[in-house]
Amino acid sequence: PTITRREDYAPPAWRVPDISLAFALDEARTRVSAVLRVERAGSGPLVLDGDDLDLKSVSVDGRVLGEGDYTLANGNLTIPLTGDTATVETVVEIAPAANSKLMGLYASGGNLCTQCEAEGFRRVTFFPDRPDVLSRYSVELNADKARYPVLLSNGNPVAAGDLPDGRHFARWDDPFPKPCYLFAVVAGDLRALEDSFETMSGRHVKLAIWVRAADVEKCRHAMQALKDSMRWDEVHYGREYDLDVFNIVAVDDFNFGAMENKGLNIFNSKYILADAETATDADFDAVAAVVAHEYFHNWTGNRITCRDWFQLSLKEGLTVYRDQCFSADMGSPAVKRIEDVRALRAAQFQEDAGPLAHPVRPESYIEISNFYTATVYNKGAEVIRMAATLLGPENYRKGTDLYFERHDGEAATVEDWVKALEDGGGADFGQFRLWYSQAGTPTVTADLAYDPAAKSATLTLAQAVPDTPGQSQKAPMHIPLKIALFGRESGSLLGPEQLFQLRGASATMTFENVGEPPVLSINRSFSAPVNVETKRSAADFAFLSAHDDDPFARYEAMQQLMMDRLVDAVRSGGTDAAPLVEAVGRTLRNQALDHAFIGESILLPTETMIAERLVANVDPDAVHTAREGVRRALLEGVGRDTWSALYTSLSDGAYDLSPGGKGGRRLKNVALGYLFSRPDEAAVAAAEAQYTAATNMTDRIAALGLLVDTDTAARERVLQDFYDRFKGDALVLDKWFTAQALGTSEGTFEHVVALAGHRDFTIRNPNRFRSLVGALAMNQFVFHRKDGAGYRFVADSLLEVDAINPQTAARFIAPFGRWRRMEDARAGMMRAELERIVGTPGVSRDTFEMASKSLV
Ligand code: HT7
Ligand code: ZN
Repeated sequence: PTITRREDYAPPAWRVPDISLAFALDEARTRVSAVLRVERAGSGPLVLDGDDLDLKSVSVDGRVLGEGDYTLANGNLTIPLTGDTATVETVVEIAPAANSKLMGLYASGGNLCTQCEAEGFRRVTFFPDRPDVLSRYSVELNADKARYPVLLSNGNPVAAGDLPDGRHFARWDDPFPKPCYLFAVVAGDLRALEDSFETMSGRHVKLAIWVRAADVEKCRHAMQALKDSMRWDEVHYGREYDLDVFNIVAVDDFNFGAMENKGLNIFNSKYILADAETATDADFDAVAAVVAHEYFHNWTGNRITCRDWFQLSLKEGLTVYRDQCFSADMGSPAVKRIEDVRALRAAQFQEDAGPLAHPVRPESYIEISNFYTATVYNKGAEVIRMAATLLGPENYRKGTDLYFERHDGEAATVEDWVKALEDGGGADFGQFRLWYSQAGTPTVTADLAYDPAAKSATLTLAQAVPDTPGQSQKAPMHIPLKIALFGRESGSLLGPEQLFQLRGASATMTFENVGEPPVLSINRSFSAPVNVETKRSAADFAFLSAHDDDPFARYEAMQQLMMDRLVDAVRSGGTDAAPLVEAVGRTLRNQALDHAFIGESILLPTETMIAERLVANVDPDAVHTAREGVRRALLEGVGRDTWSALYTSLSDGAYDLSPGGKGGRRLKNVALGYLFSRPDEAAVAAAEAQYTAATNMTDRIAALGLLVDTDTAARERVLQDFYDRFKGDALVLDKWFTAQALGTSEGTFEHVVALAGHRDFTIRNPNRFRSLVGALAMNQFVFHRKDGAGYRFVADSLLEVDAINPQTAARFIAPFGRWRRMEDARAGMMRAELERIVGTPGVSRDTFEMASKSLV
């Protein structure tokens, strides 16, 4: 397969300032006429990308071309134009109903919609499908009026009306030049939840979220999030919305979360629909975060787009950072930071430590869809967070203002962004740029020495950036570390927090007037995406978990305490959990902490995180046994009565979505989880009662998830009840499949295999496929069954999907990429599955790239 390299970037030879598109929409066969006004910008013929297009005609300046006047090769259309400008018209036919890749124009739930990022527009019409070709779009849609009463595209609506034969039309003009990946069309039988927004300059924008008629009421949370994000972007970045309308459409079949098409966002319905009965607190938060994310792209991605796909983090890292800050402002900043770091460690740190590691700005790819990764998104966001920390809020804002001023209407690069931050914010980011080019999670070692006679403490810091595929011998990074010392005796801060900029391979930092033995608090608020190694003892972590005033650092101390205990338990089988029990008990008793924070900090690291920490020769059975042992030690050490009392005390809170309401449910369900580490009859009865009486999905699914892993009659009752209640709601049924695939009890695997034959299971819907097979692949204990059946099942399933939807299939390779960390027998079986996948005739480029890289 062809490799695309960053260093080979060349500007386009032809620009396309304007394009008019006419769609005669039909599920089986849609006719697309495109008129492109092209202008020469370099040398060579006009090359238009195409994929799976049935070409009907081509003309240039009104003259119809014969077959000898152009070439069609590998799907692309090449026209040898001699002048500097031309009007090129193509007519093609495409088949939306047969489009199972969900890229280009496809059918979902009887409606038609598009997905063009990254390279799907070439499946709609012939065009230079690259993000640095910006065009003004004018679009005419016509379709059967009864079947597709709603016709939407980007920009503002300019005309609509009836046509003969029961058809109708709508015309849309988008005044803002955009790359073709932001193009969108929707045709369907949809209803809208409507609202409006007055922008900071007093313009009125019509807002609409389009869904099935029955789902309109489930859009209220998304609508509120949209209005909140519009205001937030005005206040925090000075960015105002720019069209007369903002439309969102929710569809059931979607490869990703959502898409920021200009003025017409298209969403996976999972990130729009929410009400108490069907969505958990986490779902509500995800809806708001994704709505905000897509809205924020209007400036970071759409008004300023990417020059090429290597610059993807320019829009994605920045937009994730913006949505993280938005969610923090709308809820609990401390809990949000903990959640974001947990997600970063679970996905990105693993990626950075494995065969698929790549820089935030990658150097090459086979299939760009494989680079919508945790590194580009989440590490990219951390890099911007570090830049903001180094600049401070005022200078960061000056930097972003300058970025918008300089590059509005352009296709920009990561370098443009960093330069604007430097010039606007007044900083030198020379070394900082390495965060974009060097892959791998740096390790920072920190050693604190105390001299009681001199009343001084010396902190010795060192950094190392690990080798990653294609990169070794890396230069030291510019790492902002927030640091504070606490007095071991007084329990208080010894001086204010400091921001230390570690730039060299090593450095020392001296603290004066340290009148008592200090305890080190480092990387507070997770100021840098690094692994920190210190010689701090269990007593130090227990101390910080009780005294640190930085919520993240406090959480982190408890997690370290837990992780050290868990690693010991795996290695030596010991379960002396006394310091941990003491720390958890103290945290539970601390009235000053909010429930959500307590719930987060007393959760044990997952089995996958423990395996990651073990680095090599991992035996997932031993990890599972060790974690279960520590869970039970916490149940018994803290006391079943204490957990029960906590559970009961939180059980009659009224349902609301306030941070307090969500926190109460979180802690209550964590407490129930501990009771289920050795479920007695009372715990099972409490969970069934909670399931039955639940007024909301958070409580219902939490109880179901625990009961699923028991061998009780209650298990069968709640599973059946859940199915009967929600079988008509696809998103909720996904939860039913997932809950069963996440079990660890005997028979879970066989049960999942049986569910793959359930009448409601289908590999054609990405959400449903992920809900069962994705959940199993995330279930470390079952995926890594000793006999290799978990590997075989996931590999077989992904190959089946690969034949119809390569993008969705390729995302299932990553769990196999951890083979080098596993004990020999499992490593061999995982490797063998990867080899089988790579050797499968007709395997997609997407899956081939991921699997072949995972073998290295
Ligand atoms: N920018 C969007 C990316 C996206 C995508 C990428 C590949 C294949 C399908 C896709 N659907 C959406 C999502 C976002 O980051 O906002
Ligand atoms: Zn995005």
